[in-house]
Amino acid sequence: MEQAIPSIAVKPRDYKSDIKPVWCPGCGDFAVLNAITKALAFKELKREDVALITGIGCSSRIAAYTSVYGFHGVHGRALALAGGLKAARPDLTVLVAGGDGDGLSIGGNHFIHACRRNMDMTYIIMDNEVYGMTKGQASPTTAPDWAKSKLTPRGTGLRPFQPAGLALTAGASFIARGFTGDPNGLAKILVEAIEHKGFSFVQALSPCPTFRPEQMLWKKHVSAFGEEATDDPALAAQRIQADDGMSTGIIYRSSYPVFQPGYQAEGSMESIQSEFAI
Ligand SMILES: Cc1ncc(C[n+]2csc(CCOP(=O)(O)OP(=O)(O)O)c2C)c(N)n1
Ligand code: SF4
Repeated sequence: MEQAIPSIAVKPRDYKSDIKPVWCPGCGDFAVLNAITKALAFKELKREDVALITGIGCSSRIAAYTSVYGFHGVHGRALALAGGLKAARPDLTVLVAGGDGDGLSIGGNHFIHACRRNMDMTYIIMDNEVYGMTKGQASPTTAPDWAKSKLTPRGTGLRPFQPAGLALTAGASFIARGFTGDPNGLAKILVEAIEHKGFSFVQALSPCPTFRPEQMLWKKHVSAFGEEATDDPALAAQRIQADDGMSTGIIYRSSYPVFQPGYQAEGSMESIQSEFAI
């Protein structure tokens, strides 16, 4: 008699590593970790078929806390690393994550070009509007009058980036915003982002209770966009501009050609290296 194949129960915890996060109590990044593992479990992805690439920052530590392939890279260069990986291994589900400093300051140029290039990967910016790891300096998403950092005692006086608007202008084909106070909602967004063919950008509002304790009030301000995602960039731009930056949901979803280099390098690693020898 034929044996029934036992069903493999995939649980979010299967995607967590044994390493205990060193994040501060209450840090929103815990919820991003939970949302990612929930999304991977929902998709029943094999761990060896997924890679999570990060930059540097508190948030970028997340790669170590998962059991999928990971690379804790260089500050601001996660998307460059991920692009190389996806070019060589199109079969992998590639996730990229990091902070607003990592992705919008030092990594800002990589961000806009990754949006434009539209490789099939999901990029999560864990946005706490501050550099957490280096003790609370202003980032490109910090409000101009936030004056708690000794480096900017009168605030930056600079208008912050609007990550969703930046992604739209740069050509991202999927743009969403989630909130760590709603990890299930964030996980649902991540499932759709992973399923999307092309570059999917998810801004995860992720409070830093240590340097931005006032962000613990975000839960009172966050609400759903209340509109279906649009494929009209003009309408998406209008919605992003009209919003206070605290509405969550999928804002924009469109279908652009996905960039995937079709060639394979020929020859051994040694022969390729010899071509570059000086
Ligand atoms: C090339 C380089 N420049 C600067 C730093 C110092 N540095 C480490 S993390 C960081 C910013 C972290 O902020 P963010 O990306 O927003 O992440 P968070 O810690 O808030 O999660 C900076 C400036 C570095 N590690 N490497
Ligand atoms: S400093 Fe802020 S971002 Fe970093 S772990 Fe602590 S709460 Fe999280």
